[in-house]
Amino acid sequence: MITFFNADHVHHQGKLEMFRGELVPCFEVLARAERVLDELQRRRLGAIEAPLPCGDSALYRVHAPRYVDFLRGAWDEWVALDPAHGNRDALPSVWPVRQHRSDVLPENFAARMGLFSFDVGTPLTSGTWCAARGGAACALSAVECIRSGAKSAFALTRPPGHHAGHDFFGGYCFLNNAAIAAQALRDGGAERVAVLDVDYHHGNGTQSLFYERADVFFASIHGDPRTEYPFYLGYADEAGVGAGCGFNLNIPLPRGTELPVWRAALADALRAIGDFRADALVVSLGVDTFEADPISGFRLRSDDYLRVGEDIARAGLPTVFVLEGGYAVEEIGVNVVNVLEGFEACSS
Ligand code: SP5
Ligand code: ZN
Repeated sequence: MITFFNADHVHHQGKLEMFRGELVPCFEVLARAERVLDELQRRRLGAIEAPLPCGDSALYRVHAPRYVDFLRGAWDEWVALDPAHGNRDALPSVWPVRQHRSDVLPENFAARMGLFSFDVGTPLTSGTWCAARGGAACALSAVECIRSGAKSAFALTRPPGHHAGHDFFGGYCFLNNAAIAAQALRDGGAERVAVLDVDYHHGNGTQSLFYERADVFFASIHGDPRTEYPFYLGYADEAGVGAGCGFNLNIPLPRGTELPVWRAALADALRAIGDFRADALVVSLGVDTFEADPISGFRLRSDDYLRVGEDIARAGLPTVFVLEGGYAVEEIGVNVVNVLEGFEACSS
């Protein structure tokens, strides 16, 4: 399996995120991508390549122009407010809620940060735009790879993407790489595309992007939003709306879930994707389902990820894997590569 590696990920190094009233070191760290890269090389999974550069048009297919333009210029605006900001990340502090206007673009920078975000755990840094765009480029190169006949490809990138929506960042995500890949597959001629999200957290951004559409099926297995981030989306009764009705599947599971129950949920999701008769599959591959993940609550073990990859391969679809979460840094490489190796073992 070819990996497209986002070397620009190093430019996104958030310092602090808000947790229980104090700023704590970010969980989404640079070493995550390095550990995955090390393990890919150690196990010789396949070629590791740089992506083709990414123009803006594929981003605008998924994200609002005013949001993309904001991300592109946000750091310079932040530093222009006060030169002391140069070594301090930008975090939002105010948000429009129900009955507030979101049609008007405020001049004030903090007001626009809040308009375009939904949490205070996602620092915007000097290199965030560069890193995020590099990640989208990896997702697009992976798409090109399977379009030209490969069975699978892996986009190895950070920051992750699945919490980012049409015009908002959050959950450590800025550009929705999985959605950008799914849309690029559609634009490249695939009639039906499925997105399977196995990250511990519900992929609220991806769901909302495709919620009214019948051409992209979204299935997600995740911690129950009654207790787990991102809280406000991911319930089992969210089935899609309008033309999209029946094309969204959420399988929330309780904290403490282990492989047998998780794998039964995966079988349900894969059965639905089979019934949808997808032409291609995008997997939002988060491994924060791991038992030792510091911010999550499932109990999958490292060997379990081989089974996950095998099960996904049995869907028999051209598959783009996109890295999402996974914060147990020492084990993230083994866990991710186990999924990919399990897939390869079963897809030949
Ligand atoms: C892509 C992805 O996995 N994003 C996850 C974003 C989660 N952000 C909220 C983190 C809440 C941290 N809770 C810490 C619990 C420590 N015991
Ligand atoms: Zn996650």
